[in-house]
Amino acid sequence: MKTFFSEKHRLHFPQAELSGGEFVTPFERPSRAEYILNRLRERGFDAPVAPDEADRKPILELHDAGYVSFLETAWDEWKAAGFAGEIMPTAFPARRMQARCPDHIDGKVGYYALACETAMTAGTWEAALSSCASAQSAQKHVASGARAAFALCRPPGHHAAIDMYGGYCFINNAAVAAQMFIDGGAAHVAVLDIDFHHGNGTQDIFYDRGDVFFASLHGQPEDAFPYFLGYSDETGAGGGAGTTANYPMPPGTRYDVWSQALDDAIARTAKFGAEALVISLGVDAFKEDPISFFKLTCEDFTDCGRRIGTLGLPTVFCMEGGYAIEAVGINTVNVLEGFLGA
Ligand code: OKP
Ligand code: ZN
Repeated sequence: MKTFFSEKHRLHFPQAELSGGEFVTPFERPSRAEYILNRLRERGFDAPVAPDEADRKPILELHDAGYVSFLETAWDEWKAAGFAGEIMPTAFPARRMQARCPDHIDGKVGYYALACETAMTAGTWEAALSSCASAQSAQKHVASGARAAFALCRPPGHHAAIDMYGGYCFINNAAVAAQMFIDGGAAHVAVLDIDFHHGNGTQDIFYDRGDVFFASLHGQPEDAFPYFLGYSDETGAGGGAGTTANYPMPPGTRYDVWSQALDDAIARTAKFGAEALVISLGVDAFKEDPISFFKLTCEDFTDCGRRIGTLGLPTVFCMEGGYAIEAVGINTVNVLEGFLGA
């Protein structure tokens, strides 16, 4: 399996994340990619390939144009406003307030953010674009006949909604890959999100579309970020009625229960008639993840990959979360190896 990866991910490395009322070094940090690359090498995978330049067209098919231009210019506007630090929102359009985009950058940031743990810096936009480029090149590789490809995306993407960033995400890489399969002629595509956190962004993007099935296995919103989406009764709307499937699960969930949800999502993907599959590949369901509460083991990730492989679909893996830094490479590559062994 080929890996697509851009060194430009390093341009995104904020100094701080707001966590539990403290500023900490962000959990989503550049070294995550090193651990994954090292493990790929150790296990004999081909050396990663740099992606082609990002194509903005499929990005703009899914994301709001004002949002994309906000991401692109936010840093310059922030500096021009005289702010010395990294970009963080402090005010949001909360209940019964106006959902109009302000002119001042401090207000714009709150308008386009869904959470405030994720800082933006000078290189964030370029890094996010390069991350999406990896997903795009992986999709092109699979669309040209490869069984599967791995996009080592950083920053991740599944929390990025039509017009909102947050949860470490800016451009929804997995959604863009899925859209590219549709643009290439596929009638039905599935996005299966196994990251610990609900893929609210992907759900938002495809919620009313009948051509993309979205399934997410995640920590239940009562207890886990992003808190405000991901209940099991969210099943799609309009032309997309019945094409969203949420599997929220409680703290302490182990693989016996988690894998039942996976099997159900896999069965529904087959029944949907998906011609291609995109996996939002987060490995933060791992028992030692510092910000999550599921109990999957390293071996469980191998079995998870094997089960995904039984679908026999052309598959693009897009990296999402996983913060137990010593194990992030092992768990990620275990999914890929399980898939290839299936
Ligand atoms: C991104 B992805 C830490 C809380 C962190 C944000 C989590 C973003 C996860 N105190 N909240 O889905 O792995
Ligand atoms: Zn996650």
